[in-house]
Amino acid sequence: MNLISNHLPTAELQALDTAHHMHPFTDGAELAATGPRVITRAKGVMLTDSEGIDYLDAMAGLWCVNIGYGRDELAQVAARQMSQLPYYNTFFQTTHMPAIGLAARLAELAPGDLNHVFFAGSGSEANDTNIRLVRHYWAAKGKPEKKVIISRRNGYHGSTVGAASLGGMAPMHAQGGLPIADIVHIDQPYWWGEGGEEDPDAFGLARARQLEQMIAQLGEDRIAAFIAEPVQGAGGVIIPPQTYWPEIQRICDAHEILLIADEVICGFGRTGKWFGSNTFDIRPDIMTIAKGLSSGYQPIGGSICSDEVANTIRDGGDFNHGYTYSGHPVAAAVALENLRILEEENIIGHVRDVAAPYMAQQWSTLADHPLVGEATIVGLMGSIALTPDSQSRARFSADAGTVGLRCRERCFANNLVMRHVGDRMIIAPPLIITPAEIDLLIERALRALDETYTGLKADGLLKAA
Ligand code: PXG
Repeated sequence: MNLISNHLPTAELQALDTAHHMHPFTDGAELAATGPRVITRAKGVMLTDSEGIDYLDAMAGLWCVNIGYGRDELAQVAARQMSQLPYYNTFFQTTHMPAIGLAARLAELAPGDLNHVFFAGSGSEANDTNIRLVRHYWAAKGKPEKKVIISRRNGYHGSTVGAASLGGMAPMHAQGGLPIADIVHIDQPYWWGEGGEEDPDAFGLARARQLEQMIAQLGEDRIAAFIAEPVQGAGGVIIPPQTYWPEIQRICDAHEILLIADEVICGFGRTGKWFGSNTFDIRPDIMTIAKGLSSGYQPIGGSICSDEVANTIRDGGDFNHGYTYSGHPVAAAVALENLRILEEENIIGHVRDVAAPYMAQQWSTLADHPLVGEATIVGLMGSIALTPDSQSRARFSADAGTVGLRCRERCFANNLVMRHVGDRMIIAPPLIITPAEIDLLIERALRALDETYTGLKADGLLKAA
């Protein structure tokens, strides 16, 4: 069979999928029992499945379709690039126009003196690059013992062996013997879930100071870098208390370690500025990028490095690292076109001045729902914590994630894609979302919350742990 057409009945597509397709982060047996939704097309913020049902995609795919679906300009650029130069590598002292253009444009956009890009095919690959890059950096400076990277529990940095080790996801570490050596974790700045009686600002400081304690414990002469997402995405949209990032920055400045900001989700307008580092006043030495770089139209990622990091690597002999698709010409050309659209259509201005303020206003009304403990949002990434008792910030007595999963199912049933992380519900819609579409999102979310609440009550699950 050379083509699966959309004319096959859904059940047949599902049967083929079940027989041959292994899905990421999925309980395969459960999926085989229910059958996957087959998505066939998309436009703007809307998806359509093989039954002709429309959904408002409040997750922008997987946090990546920043300019929205259906922008034909990107398809045209890809087709032109494929005709002219579908592939060439950037090894062996060669380069090509799309890689040159994209690297130069990223140097303009990135903050400070982040002027040099090492390309990868994804966020995971870029973070694997970062592990090798920071260790090679310190070796080139005559300090090969500086190789430990400090990261955070419940952080997410990707799914390869290296990136999953950087991440702090316990269920991922439990499979395959992770983390690899010389990666250690400190606690996350998640006040609602872990702050107890402490006030958020004091809690934010305390969590940041764990970094300094870890540096003291292991010895500064062993630490290469600290990596973190400006706002944890896959961890549940955890927006740190306002005291957190200034203290982290102070600690990184006071000690001789590199700061890596993982901007895979926060980058390219998600927080209302070009990068989360702009929004939270972070001065990283390296930024990880992917997702919104191409709005997901092509797989591409990268590491943007400061002058100091890049020059040290440049003078440190061969950096024995690279991917066949580093700077892939079609992906780079599509990314450049995506950046043109973000810029020329002032999409980040739309987030800052229109979509984010309106969404924040509407999103905060969800906190009045009896199932919702907090509703937080920065730019266009937001979350609500589901709880049986918002006053005590209680957890449900049911297994963590049970209620979140039920809510996600009610969202699908109400033509809305919202993701759950445990018992948090999260959104990160395309940045082009309009106020009318935000109204629709909130209306559907409220209906899903009502139905979840009714269902929990009927099943006797509205109980605190
Ligand atoms: N860093 C961050 C901050 C991410 O969110 C990666 C790195 C890895 O990127 P790649 O392109 O290798 O996937 C990510 C990816 C989810 C979900 O369900 C989140 C991601 C990927 C898949 C699912 O929230 N983030």
